Amino acid sequence: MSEQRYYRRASFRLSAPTPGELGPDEGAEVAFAGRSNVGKSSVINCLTGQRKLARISGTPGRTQTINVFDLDEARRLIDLPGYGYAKVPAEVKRRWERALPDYLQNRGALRGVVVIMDLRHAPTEQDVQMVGWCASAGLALHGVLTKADKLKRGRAKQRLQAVQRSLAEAGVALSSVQLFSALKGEGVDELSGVLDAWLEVGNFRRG
Ligand SMILES: Nc1nc2c(ncn2[C@@H]2O[C@H](COP(=O)(O)OP(=O)(O)O)[C@@H](O)[C@H]2O)c(=O)[nH]1
Ligand SMILES: [Mg+2]
Repeated sequence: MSEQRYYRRASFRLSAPTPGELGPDEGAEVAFAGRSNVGKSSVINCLTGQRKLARISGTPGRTQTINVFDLDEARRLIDLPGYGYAKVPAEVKRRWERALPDYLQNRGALRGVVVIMDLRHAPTEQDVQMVGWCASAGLALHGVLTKADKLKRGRAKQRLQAVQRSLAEAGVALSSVQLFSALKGEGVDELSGVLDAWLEVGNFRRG
C-alpha cells in the first residue's frame, strides 16, 4: 500500500469539546495545529484524499472542538481547534490555553504535531507559543508551510528559510519543515512520509 493510500482510509470518529473527551489514551495519534484560516482543513483533506473530511471554511474560527479521524483500530489524526481567531470569546480562549499544553504534555498516544503556517506570513506569537509548548513536551514537530502556490518557486524557498530563521530568533525550532499546496496537491508525499515514521505505519504494513 502506498503511503498516500493509507491515509485515504481516514474516517470521522468524533468531535471532542475538550482533550479529556478524546477517548482512551492508547495507540498512536498525530495532531494538526495552526492559526485559524491558515489552511489546516485543506491539508487534512488533501492528505486523506477526501474533499469534505475536515470542513473547509471561508469563515474562520468556527470550530472550537477537536476532531478525531480514525486511520485504523490503533491510529488516528487529531484536528486541533484553529487558534488566533479574534472573535473567540475570552473565556473559550482561556480554556484552550490551559487544555492544549496539558494535552501536549500528557497524552501518551501523541507521537508528533504538524504545525501549519501560511508560507507568506511570519510566524505569529501563537505559532511560536504552540511550537514552544510542543518543544517543552518533547514532541516531534513538523512544519507545513502551505499556500505555496501563491508564490513563485524561488520566493517560496526563501520564505521557508525566513520562517525557520524567525522561529529560531524566537528561541524555538521545528524538527522538520516543508512546502505544501492543497490547491496543487503538492507536498502530500513528504507529509505522509513524516506521519508514516511517527505512526510507524511502515512497520505495521510489513508486520
Ligand atoms: N491558494 C490556496 N488556497 C488555500 C490553500 N489551502 C487552503 N486554502 C484556502 O484558504 C482558506 C482556508 O482554508 P481552510 O482549510 O478552511 O483553513 P483552516 O481554517 O485552517 O482549516 C480557504 O478559502 C481555502 O480554499 C492552498 O494550498 N492554496
Ligand atoms: Mg478548519
